[in-house]
Amino acid sequence: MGPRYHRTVRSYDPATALIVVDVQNDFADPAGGLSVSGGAEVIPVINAEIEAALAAGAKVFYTQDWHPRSTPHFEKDGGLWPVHCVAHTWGAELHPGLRVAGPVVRKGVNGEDGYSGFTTRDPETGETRPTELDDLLKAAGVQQLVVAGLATDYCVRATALDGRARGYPTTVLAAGVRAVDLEPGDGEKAFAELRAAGVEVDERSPQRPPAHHDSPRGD
Ligand code: VGL
Ligand code: ZN
Repeated sequence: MGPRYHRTVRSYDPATALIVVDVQNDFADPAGGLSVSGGAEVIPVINAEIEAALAAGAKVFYTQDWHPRSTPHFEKDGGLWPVHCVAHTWGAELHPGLRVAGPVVRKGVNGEDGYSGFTTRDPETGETRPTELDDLLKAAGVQQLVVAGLATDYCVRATALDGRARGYPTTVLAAGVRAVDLEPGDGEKAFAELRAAGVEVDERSPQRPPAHHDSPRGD
């Protein structure tokens, strides 16, 4: 059976921001350093959302995990993760298939755990610091958030929870996210936590891709 698309346009408007989380080679490409199973599948889904968002006057923002070569975020330096998204490497680049149509907010730049697009956290002291994302949203008059990207159980979860905690009505697009699933079921657990925090998890089918689409590859 082919995909089924819902007919109505999602409720984008000029006060809505679509936040595209960490659609980077290391997560989305099967050859990436922290490749997320099915990660590349979110790209056409998210590109169609970007199209729908822009058509309705909504704004699109991107986050980008951006680590130094050595950081307590990495397993080799005492942390949890294989090396990924090292600044200025192929793995840290946004996936070439992703349409980029808005500002990119980098996180983790100084060696912090940058799970949330809104805040970074020093893995040693626990100290948190805001990124520029909330200021950008406020300056753009954003009042509600739609979140998609990688990965469900880390950066999508943290970004959506943080957005909700800052008072934005927030929706996560289930078709536009994939989980790392360090433990099987982590992605589902994240959906449950998001719902419990008042985030809507939208499980509708993806947007119909635009008839004449203009992907960066020109296909
Ligand atoms: C992420 C693990 C480590 C993410 C980032 O983007 O979800 N996950 N760094
Ligand atoms: Zn990371």
